[in-house]
Amino acid sequence: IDPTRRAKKPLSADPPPLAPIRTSEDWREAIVAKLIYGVGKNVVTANDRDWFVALALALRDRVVERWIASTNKIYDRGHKRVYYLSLEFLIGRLMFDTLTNLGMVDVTRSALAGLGVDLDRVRDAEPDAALGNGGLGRLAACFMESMATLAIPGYGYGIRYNNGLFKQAIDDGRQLEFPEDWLAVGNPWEFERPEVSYDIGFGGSVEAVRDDNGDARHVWHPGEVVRAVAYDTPVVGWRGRHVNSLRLWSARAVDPLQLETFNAGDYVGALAQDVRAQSISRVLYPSDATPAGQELRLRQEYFFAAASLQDMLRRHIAQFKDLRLLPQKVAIQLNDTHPSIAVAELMRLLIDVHGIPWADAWEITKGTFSYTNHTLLPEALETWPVPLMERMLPRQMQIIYLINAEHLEQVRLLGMGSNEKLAGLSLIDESHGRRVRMGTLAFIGSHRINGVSALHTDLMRETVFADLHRMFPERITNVTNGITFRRWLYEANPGLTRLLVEALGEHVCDDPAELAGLRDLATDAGFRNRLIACRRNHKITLAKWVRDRMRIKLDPDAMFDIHVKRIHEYKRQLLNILETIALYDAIRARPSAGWVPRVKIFAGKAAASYHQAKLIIKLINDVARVINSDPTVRGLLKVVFMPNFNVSLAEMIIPAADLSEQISTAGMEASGTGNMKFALNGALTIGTLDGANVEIRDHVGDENIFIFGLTAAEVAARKRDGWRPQQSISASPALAEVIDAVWSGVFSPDDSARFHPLVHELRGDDRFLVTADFDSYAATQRAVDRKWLDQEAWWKSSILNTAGMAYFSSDRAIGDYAQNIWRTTGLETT
Ligand code: GPQ
Repeated sequence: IDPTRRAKKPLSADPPPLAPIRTSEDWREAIVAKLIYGVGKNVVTANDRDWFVALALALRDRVVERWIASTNKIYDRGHKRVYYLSLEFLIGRLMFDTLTNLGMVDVTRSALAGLGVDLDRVRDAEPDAALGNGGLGRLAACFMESMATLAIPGYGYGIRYNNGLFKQAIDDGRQLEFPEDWLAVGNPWEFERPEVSYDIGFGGSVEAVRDDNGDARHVWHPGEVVRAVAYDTPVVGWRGRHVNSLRLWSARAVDPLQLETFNAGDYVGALAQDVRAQSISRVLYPSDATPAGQELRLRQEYFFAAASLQDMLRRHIAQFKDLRLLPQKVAIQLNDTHPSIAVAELMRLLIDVHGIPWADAWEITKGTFSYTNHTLLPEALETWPVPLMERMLPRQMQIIYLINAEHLEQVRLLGMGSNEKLAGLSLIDESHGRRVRMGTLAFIGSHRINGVSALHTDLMRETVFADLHRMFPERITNVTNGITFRRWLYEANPGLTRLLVEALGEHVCDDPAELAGLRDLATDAGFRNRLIACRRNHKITLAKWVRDRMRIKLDPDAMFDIHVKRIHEYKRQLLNILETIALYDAIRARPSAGWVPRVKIFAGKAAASYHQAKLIIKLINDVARVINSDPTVRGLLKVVFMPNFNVSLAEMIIPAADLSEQISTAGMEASGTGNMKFALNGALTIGTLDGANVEIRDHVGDENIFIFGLTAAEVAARKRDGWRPQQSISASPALAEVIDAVWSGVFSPDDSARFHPLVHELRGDDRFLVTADFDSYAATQRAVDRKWLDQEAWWKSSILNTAGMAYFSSDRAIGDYAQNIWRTTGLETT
């Protein structure tokens, strides 16, 4: 035995433990080490962005340990995995999510302060990951965080767009769009996985062959192949107990450089394939609730669905060997119809690649998938032209025909086979050219279909999915949306969080049910005064932002009345600005009638091709210019349109709100989630009985919310009985006057016809019943004023709003999905 030879220690699969962080000095050293060795700068030359990258890298180290542990645990326990397929993840910044969930905000603040670096400036140096348009994408991001918090093995799958949602600038009151470039400074949170890549086919032909047993098999020979490469971002749950993965796919050519072409001197042609391939993950479609209707969009949908399925089947087979166990070990949630081609693709993989018989494959597919519907707007339910599908996805289209044949056979067996019903239930819509109905595909390929609020789910059963619901009465279920309190309360409003912890104990951060304890403090003067001070601080911060960027001065003691969300006719920013004009007229008529000073704040993006929405933005800005420069209303009314609304801006705006505008036409907003964020932060809501507003009212109490307008049933009845906006207009002198003013160019003296398209709509169809709800809305705004004048009553309602919001935590929503749809639980954590 050679005594000089040391015994070899077996290498552990676990990462070596990092130096423990006991003090802010330890942490400062770790950050500085990253600055030097990860960023290549020193403390003298580093700018805020360098510090952001250094801090993110240091934090990522702390996350990776837990990430690997979580991943191993999922594997060791043989636990069911949940895959959330979404074309959008509207993440925003990750720095404070990570710091908050690891409990490292304070230690980081002091570590950086010791270096003369301000954590809040470092926070602002992080670009928003804006890989989504609005509520649907933000919901996906909240759900990722809640799955990690509940230790549910959840994997988000989507696309790593190089350019996220466009940047909005306002020039002369009009929206301009500029490309967004969140990766320009690098993304320190993600890990590129070049070894995790899959080939994705498009086009080509299908060959029917006989296998060794003489059975027919289909082989797809794609005409084009694109490579999907994975990028992983760890998602840390509350208190860092569990870490999940968000896997985003990036597209590239299989052979990025055609060397022969290059050598022949055609340098552009040599790269053409790569450019075409990369275009798939180039940009997020800026459509919100309207179909993009582009070939590229369908390529995006198939690309990420196919890559994700290959990835999850590989993982499943490696661990469990048997694809028949799929429904037991895998749940796939389709976030809207965007990934629903996955239903046909999974069938293809099971049958053509893995040789599973059709009937079994169909049971496996239905047992694995479920689908969330986010809108009833008919124009937003995706359909794809049959010729496009046949060309781009020939085998998948054959499978869709086969699914349809079986489905229609079942329709007949159920005695629902009238010709009209058959046409409506078919996967192929024959009425506008032949198109594949992706909502129907998602529905029949899933074991559960959910709406996102109680009202929305009821309306799904009664309207768009009425016939499918009759066929499958157990399938539709409700999961009311939720929001993560970590981001929307603890991170956005640390002052309020501190007050809640002082009043209710630290445990309130772990169990939002404890918020109900606030009810005992609803009339406590001391608590109220501290809340008022906290709100005022946020209003001052917001006012500074507006002063610095827009040169408009806001009075933090005025009521901040806030309407922020995508600009859409059904969300009725137009109703708000028309009422603002009426208020302006009324103040001018009687300037000293004791008006409540108000600041009307709007923000939101319009889809680039949505002209009517863009005109609404222009109207708001034109009205703002007139009102803000009129000395008679000075100190009483201001109107602001804040440009480039995004997640980070929302985090600043929402805690500064006194009044939250949730005024969509009843029956049209599937849920809304902004409504929940405002109410959680103590804003009172003025809203219609639409989406989750209905449930918010139930939880906060009738006296603590301002409800107005037609109900969904009344809206439907009006439309049925022949809706005449002219009657509403003539019945309301105030409305008639406002509409005349807009028509005649009072707010657009340089172009008096500018807003005629808006007025035409109001006087013509008024599809969103703006005129029907105007008087009710205006009267309710005056009720809001009266309540504001009784500050004790106002703040009592505010406290009761926060107190009643536990239900709207995305932890509750994810718990509902886990129990009723995915049939799984979280892992135990210690
Ligand atoms: N939603 Cl279909 C979107 O943000 N984008 C879309 O394309 C569709 C729906 C929203 C919906 O309008 C809101 O009412 C919901 O709260 C949100 O999805 C999440 O469910």
